[in-house]
Amino acid sequence: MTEFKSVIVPTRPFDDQKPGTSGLRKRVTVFQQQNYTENFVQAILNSLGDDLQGSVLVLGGDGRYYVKDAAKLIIRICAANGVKKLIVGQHGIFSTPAVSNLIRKRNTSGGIILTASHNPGGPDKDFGIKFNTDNGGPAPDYVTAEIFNITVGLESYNIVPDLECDIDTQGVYTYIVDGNEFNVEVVDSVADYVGLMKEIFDFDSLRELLKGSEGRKPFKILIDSMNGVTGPYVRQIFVNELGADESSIVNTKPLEDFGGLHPDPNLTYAVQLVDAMKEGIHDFGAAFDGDGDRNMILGKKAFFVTPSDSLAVLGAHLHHIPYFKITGIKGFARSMPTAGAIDRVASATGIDFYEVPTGWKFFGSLMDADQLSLCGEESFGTGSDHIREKDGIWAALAWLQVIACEKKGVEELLVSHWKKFGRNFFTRYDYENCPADNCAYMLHKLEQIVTSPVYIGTQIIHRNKSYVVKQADNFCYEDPIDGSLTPKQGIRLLFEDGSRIIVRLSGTGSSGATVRIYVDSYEKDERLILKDAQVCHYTFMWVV
Ligand code: G16
Repeated sequence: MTEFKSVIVPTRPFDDQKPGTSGLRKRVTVFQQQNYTENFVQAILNSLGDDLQGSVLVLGGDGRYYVKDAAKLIIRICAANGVKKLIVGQHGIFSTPAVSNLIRKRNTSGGIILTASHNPGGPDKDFGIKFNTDNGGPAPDYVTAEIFNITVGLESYNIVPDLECDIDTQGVYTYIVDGNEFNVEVVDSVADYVGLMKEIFDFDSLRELLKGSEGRKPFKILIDSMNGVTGPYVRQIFVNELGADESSIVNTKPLEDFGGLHPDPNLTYAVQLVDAMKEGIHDFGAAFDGDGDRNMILGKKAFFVTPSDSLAVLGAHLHHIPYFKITGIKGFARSMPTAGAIDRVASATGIDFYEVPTGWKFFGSLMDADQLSLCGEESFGTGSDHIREKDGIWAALAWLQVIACEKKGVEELLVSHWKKFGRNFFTRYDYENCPADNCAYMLHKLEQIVTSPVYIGTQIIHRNKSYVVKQADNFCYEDPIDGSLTPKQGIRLLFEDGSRIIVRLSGTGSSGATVRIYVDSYEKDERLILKDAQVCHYTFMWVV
């Protein structure tokens, strides 16, 4: 066996390696600067402290441009830092939910995910590196703060420059580095995740739904992977396991530039799916983002399910999913800007409810404490405590399971839900690439205005409806498990009828600042709940 020696390479710190909502995201060209990727990876490893020596980590990414180069580099850096074993997805590929699953299944110290999620890919587009901890979830704030602190003082990194690993071929590769054994296990990226889905859902009933049975037509689905990482997972689950025909899945080859698509599953970017669904041939459509954690659900004729409604409908029918028959339903949660539809399901069912800041990492501690089963975000994220990431394919299967049990289509499920609980009309406005300093100042001024005591009780009349400001603040989250405080998570205007306006800065952009304004107007009048969202939605941003 060839023996390798690690070397210490002097470097200079970079001052812009502060992880955002979910990891460090920058242009590929930024990561390609000399020592930039190396520094950040060394900082992640250093943050593990005493746990680093002899550790096992998972490594993989969404297949975008630079994933393979970065994966090979990270293998060399891990080899030089005392990591005992890396579990790597074949071709460097893993969906984000699959990494979360493997970290938990193999009890590893964590994992490194190479993704910029739904941001476009290619040589002049985005790349990202994210660290997930041993619970399988994105590193919490105190860990990312520690990583950032290390980056600003980093003077060297360790590497085994000539270590080569064939990550295209499955197998276990063993090396001797500085006299110690170092292993790389290249695994099938899909198998473990598919196994998990088969444990959670009743695949027989899903198969029957898709195939049709006596007196029941086949239920036609259309699944769009947007040339992101989910393609191989989707083929295995929907075609090979559930018997859907090949035409039911599209854009399933993971491409380095996502074939020029912007792999963000929403009405704007998943337009190919929307147009195909409009033809009315398919009963159900779903799209997933680059790394497979986001989802969009559509019904027949492209009937759009908002992520907030998706969460609420799944919450109301969660008992149909075999997994929850075993675990019970421990609690519901949503991120703060997400519309309040799930809140009403929680209060009607008496199930505990939590509101957390934007970022999946905030759900993790509740799940680890066995207090949370289902959660979601307006940014097209839905998931459960089966892993510690949101999970696009899980969400699509959950919908199909509910449909199979309720024997109702997507639109029918939504309409009966709104009739029972009322409807949250929700819209998000994004203002991208704004100057960061001006945005920070704008939010500061806004906070001053809305938190002035005279603001409470302000009444706004719009289209014969009155909105009275009940509360206004800059959201501060107190984690119910560890008591930690996360302040300044967005300006909230809460109205007496449950409607809300939220303003916050995005934490996932790769340059400049993005301002997000969320409007959530609640309607319980049965005559209005079926109106077109665009007609009925009251844009009352002039309030501030
Ligand atoms: C990431 C986080 C999500 C969060 C989203 C918000 O999503 O994982 O939990 O909701 O960012 O982004 P922003 O801060 O831009 O509003 P992803 O899919 O990009 O990893």
